[in-house]
Amino acid sequence: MIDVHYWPTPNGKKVTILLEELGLPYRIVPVNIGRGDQFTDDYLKISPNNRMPAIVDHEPADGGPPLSVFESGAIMLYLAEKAGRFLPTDVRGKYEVIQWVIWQMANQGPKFGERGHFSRVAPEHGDQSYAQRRFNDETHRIYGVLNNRLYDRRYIAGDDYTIADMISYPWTAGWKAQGIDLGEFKYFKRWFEELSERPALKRGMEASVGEVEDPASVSPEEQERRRKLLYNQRARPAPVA
Ligand SMILES: N[C@@H](CCC(=O)N[C@@H](CS)C(=O)NCC(=O)O)C(=O)O
Repeated sequence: MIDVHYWPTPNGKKVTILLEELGLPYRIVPVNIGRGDQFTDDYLKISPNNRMPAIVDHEPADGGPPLSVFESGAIMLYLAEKAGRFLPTDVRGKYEVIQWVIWQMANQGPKFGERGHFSRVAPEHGDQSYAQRRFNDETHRIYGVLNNRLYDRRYIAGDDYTIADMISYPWTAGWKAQGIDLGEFKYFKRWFEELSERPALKRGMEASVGEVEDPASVSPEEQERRRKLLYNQRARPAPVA
C-alpha cells in the first residue's frame, strides 16, 4: 500500500493521476496546507521542505522498511520505475522523459505558481504590476514551449503517453484563469483535449480528501495563527545538538 500525503492542488494531482493510471492501491492522507499540517514534526520527517505531496511506500522493491519520497518529480519517477510503466528503460527514451519531468518542476510549476500568487495579492500590499507582468509572460512563454513541442509529437516525450504528460497536465487545467487563449496554442489544445478524456486521469484530478472544514467555522484567533504560519515563511531553527 502507498500512502499519498495529499491536498487537491496541481502538484498533488500529478501523483493521483499516475497512481490511477497504474491501478496501484493507495491511501490518501490529507495534508491541509491552509491549516499548517505541513509543519508538523512527523510530516517534516518525510517532507523536510514543508510542502506536499509526499508518499510512503509500505512495500518497497528492496523489501526493506517503508520508503518515503518527497518532491512530485521524484515521486513520479519512483512510481513509474516501481511499476515499470510510463518511463522507458532505453537510455534515449528515458532521458527524453526525465528532462521534461525536470522542465516541469523547474519551470511550469514554479512560474505558474508565482503567477497565481501575484494575481491574488491583496491591494494593501501595493502595486504588483511588475511581478504580474513578469509571471503572466512566463506563463505564456511556457504554453508556447509545450505547443511547439507538441507540433510534431503526439505526447510530450514522443509517441507514448508518459509521466512527462501526467506531470504537466494538472497545471494546464487552469488555462482559462491563467489568461490563456487556446486558439493561440492549437497543438497544446489537441494534447490537452485528448488527455482530458482519459478516465484514469479524470479520477486522479478528482481525488478528494473528504469533507473539508467550513471556513466560517475557523475562529479569528485561529485565522491569525494560520496567517502568521503560512505567510512570510522563514528558516526554521536547526534542532539543538
Ligand atoms: N516542487 C514541489 C512543490 C510542492 C508545493 O509547492 N506544494 C504546495 C502546494 S501545491 C505546498 O505544499 N504548499 C505549502 C506551503 O506553502 O506551506 C513539488 O513539486 O512537490
